[in-house]
Amino acid sequence: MKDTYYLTTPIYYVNDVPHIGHAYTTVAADVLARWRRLNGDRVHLLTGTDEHGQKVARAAEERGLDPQAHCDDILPRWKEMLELLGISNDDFIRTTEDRHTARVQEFMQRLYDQGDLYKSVYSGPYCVRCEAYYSESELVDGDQCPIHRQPVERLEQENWFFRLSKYGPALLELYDSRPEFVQPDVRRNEVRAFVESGLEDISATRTEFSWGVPCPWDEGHIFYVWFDALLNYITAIGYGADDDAFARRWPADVHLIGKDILRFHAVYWPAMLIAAGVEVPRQVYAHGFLLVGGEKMGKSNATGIQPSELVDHFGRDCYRYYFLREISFGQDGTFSWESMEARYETDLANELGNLANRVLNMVTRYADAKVPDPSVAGGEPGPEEERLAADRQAAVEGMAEFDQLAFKKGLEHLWVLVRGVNRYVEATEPWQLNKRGETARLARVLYEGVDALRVIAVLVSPVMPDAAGKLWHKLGPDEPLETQRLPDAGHGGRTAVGATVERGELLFPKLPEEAGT
Ligand code: ME8
Repeated sequence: MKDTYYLTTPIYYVNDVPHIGHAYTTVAADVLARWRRLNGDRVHLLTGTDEHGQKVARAAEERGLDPQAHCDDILPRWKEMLELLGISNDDFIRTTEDRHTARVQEFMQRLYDQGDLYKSVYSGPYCVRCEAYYSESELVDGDQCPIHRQPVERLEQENWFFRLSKYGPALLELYDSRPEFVQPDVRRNEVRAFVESGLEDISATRTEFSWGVPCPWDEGHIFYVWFDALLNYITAIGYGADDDAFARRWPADVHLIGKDILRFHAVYWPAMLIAAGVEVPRQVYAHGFLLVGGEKMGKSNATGIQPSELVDHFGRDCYRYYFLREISFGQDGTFSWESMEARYETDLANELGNLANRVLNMVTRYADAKVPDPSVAGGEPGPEEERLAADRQAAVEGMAEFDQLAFKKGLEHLWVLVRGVNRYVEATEPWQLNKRGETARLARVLYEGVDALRVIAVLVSPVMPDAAGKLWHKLGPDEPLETQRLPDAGHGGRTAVGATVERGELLFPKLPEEAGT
């Protein structure tokens, strides 16, 4: 039975290399996966590549390559992105793998056998960039795709239709009985209104090109790329191949997606699953767009920034932190070099990095780099310590906003603690205690400082695993950071007396001088 928190990113089209929009979803999914692990869950994080369809076929053609050769050639660029950003995915699926294509054929055959597919003629608009059919009324200015504002193509083809309309009532029942199924609420309302306005059946196969999974009962047809792609979420975890592995993970706890692909995930996907008698996922969460200069950043409008351009300058931790701290997940947000620089300098270098440096410096100088014993007479906690404990408690509780994917809010709570520890150091003035020889009180203050840094390292680890690991190491605990679990690791007083700390290098050194891109 299900014993695993299963979450997914979209599988990305390999028509081009990744940009920071793709990395945004991927990082959020990784942070959530690490957060769940920190809370003791067994986790399975899936990502991968969507390799079939007309968009990829055309990209290959432009390069004069066979589609498979094109995909194989570009794949390393996507895997490098995962490496670059420290993504802890448990699997990576390519839709050209046999484990996927064979199951897609079986799934679709089942829909066919039970009468959910019928042959008819599709005549209407299609956007190759979205790989989506649109109705005339959805077009902008008569012939433009509402997402890309580029002219659509007109298709006239006989193909196999999926009886989507039949599942309208079941979908409405799903949205109403399980409001958490589509999140945020604004997206659920949008999807509900779309379904309520009446669903039309959709084409499930295509015929005018051959780069796709072949339809087993009708030669010359390949499956429409979205039917193929969506199924990755179940084929990758053993649907139809390993019942035990499948049962331990499905239903997915959350599919993380951008709002551009909401309809596929919140309408087509549950309808396909309901038709096949498979449970629907627990949640589809659609985040907003990253904008650059006010426009949706994309591969095709020359605003695409590659993650490495930012990671090279700011480092991986800042990259991961910045996007989640700066933008409310679920809403659109603007990337700018200047705001990223400001986050690095203020939140990371000044508030967190300097704090760690300062506390560890004092332990090194005043206590011979050993965590002092606070339990001696005269070292009893007072009002300053109570306040610090309250900040710590609030941070641990506030980070639970991550459960709702409210990463920005969670990080704001955590930074109240970071600032709280800074304030604690200012208020208790350990340098004066040292000067006055108040050793018992000094021991208490230094202990509390180190202990608070320990909690910060734990809490920040899903977002900035490298910096958290370095900070943890500096604090000298015996146990590895990876074994820490909430809520226990968030409690105060768990730092071992006598541990050797190490000041070492700054967690967030001064940024290199060169100007941005
Ligand atoms: O749609 N801001 O793949 P895709 C935020 N293969 N996120 C963005 C973004 C931006 N400017 N641009 C892209 C596909 N994304 C399909 C998915 S899933 C079964 C198949 C992110 O390569 C966002 O998550 O076009 C969006 O949904 C995804 O990249 C689209 O990636």
